[in-house]
Amino acid sequence: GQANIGVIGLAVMGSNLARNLASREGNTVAVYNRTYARTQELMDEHGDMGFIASEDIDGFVASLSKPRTAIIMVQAGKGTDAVIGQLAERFEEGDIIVDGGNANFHDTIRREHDLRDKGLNFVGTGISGGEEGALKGPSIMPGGSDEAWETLGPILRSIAAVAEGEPCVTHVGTDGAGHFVKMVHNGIEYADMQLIAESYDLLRRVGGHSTDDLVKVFEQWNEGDLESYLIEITGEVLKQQDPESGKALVDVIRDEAGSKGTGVWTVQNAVGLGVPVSGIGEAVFARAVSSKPAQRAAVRQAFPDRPDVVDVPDGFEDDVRAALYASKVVAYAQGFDLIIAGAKEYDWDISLGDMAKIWRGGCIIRAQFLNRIVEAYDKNPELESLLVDPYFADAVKEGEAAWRRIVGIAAASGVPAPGFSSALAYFDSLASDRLPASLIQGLRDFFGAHTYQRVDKDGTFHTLWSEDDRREVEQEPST
Ligand code: NBP
Repeated sequence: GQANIGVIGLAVMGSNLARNLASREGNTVAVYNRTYARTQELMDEHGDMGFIASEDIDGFVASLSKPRTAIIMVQAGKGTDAVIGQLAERFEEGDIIVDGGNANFHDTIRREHDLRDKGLNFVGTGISGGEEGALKGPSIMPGGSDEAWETLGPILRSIAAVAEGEPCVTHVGTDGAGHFVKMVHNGIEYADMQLIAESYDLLRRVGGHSTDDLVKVFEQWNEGDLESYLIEITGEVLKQQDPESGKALVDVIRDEAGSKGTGVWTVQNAVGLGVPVSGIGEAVFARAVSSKPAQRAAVRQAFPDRPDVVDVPDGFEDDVRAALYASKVVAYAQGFDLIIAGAKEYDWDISLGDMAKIWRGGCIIRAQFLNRIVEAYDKNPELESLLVDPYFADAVKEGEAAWRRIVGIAAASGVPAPGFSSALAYFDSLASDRLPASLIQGLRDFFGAHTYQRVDKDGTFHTLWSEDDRREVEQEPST
């Protein structure tokens, strides 16, 4: 074989990744797709890139030099399992199977384990950046063994996005670590988008801004500490006119948000690990609420009298920006907490600073902000929370009053801001001296004898709450 790398699955992601690989010095790329027409299409359009195309899987495997290294870019789930099976039958000890699709990390752990038993390397790899990223340079989050990383590292470094002079790829950790981190990335992406959407809604419905005004506001924000891909494309989306209706396109798009489910995975796993990712959770729930038109119509009908929008104070746009920034710090703090908990549960050695580094380019959440996170973990890898890093703590303190004003204005005006308000509640929970969890413990002890601990001495305590309780206990010795 002569190809140092192969790509299986030549739909949009796979063919773009194959082109990216082939454009880099030193790579010869083997390509294969179940339906040959797709391979033919790639060869017709880009055959001059030196691809070695095969009509069948045996030809594909034969075209790879050793250790054979193949990246699978097919539909997640059954399609991926089918292709892994075909390769596993033909690959030999030391060969490397990379899954670049959006796999559930639990599947990745299972697959890695099964293939390791056969002496094969399996590398579940998160790839973010969509079609354009795959072609021009994505952010890449590979898991798998150190041995596989030795071969794969230089190849992935050659195609990754570059940020601040560094390629946006690192060996995240073993087995499913890469897909886990990709999942958290997608969850953060949900939270980021929800906070942007709430900002837009408040500026529009409470601030009274026209869509044209808003384009300018987001363009301005993109020049400050919120500078990011998502803020940038918010301006682009708001700018778009609909030729049919002559209105801004955003005003003719149905307000029902879809999802492909990775946000749900993030929340499910966070709940299991006991990590409060309320920012991501609110974002997932907000999409779910939006997608219930019948329920929305029924409640709208039952409550026709909505509160009047309150008069906004001077500097309202700046207040919204501050609320967005502070809520974003909370969402990222929670996301990084989830990575810490996942690493502990699944025994991965993950560098949080490196995760922020590889998200700075190529991916959907790329942002100036991530440089601050890199610095925070550089200074102190053991941070209890991103919120207590001096830079972020100062930023939150500076925006705190505005954040509270915005949550208050949203509530008084009847404009939902679940992301902003739950982020503030999370912050206030962590920052409070005492929480009403003491009462919860009392209730639990009352009805279920679940016991509690005291502030003034060690030990576990149970109170005999009622006359009946006491009578029961007194009678116990005689029964
Ligand atoms: P799709 O997810 O639409 O999958 C289509 C590809 O899967 C085709 O090549 C198809 O072959 C192949 N395939 C299927 Br379906 N079942 C197969 C089977 N049983 N055996 C062999 N091949 C099979 O492609 P995509 O949109 O390019 O995405 C590829 C992966 O990348 C997915 O896991 C997706 O979740 C992920 N993705 C990531 C991003 C991102 O931003 N990171 C964006 C989009 C997608 P055929 O031509 O013979 O039908």
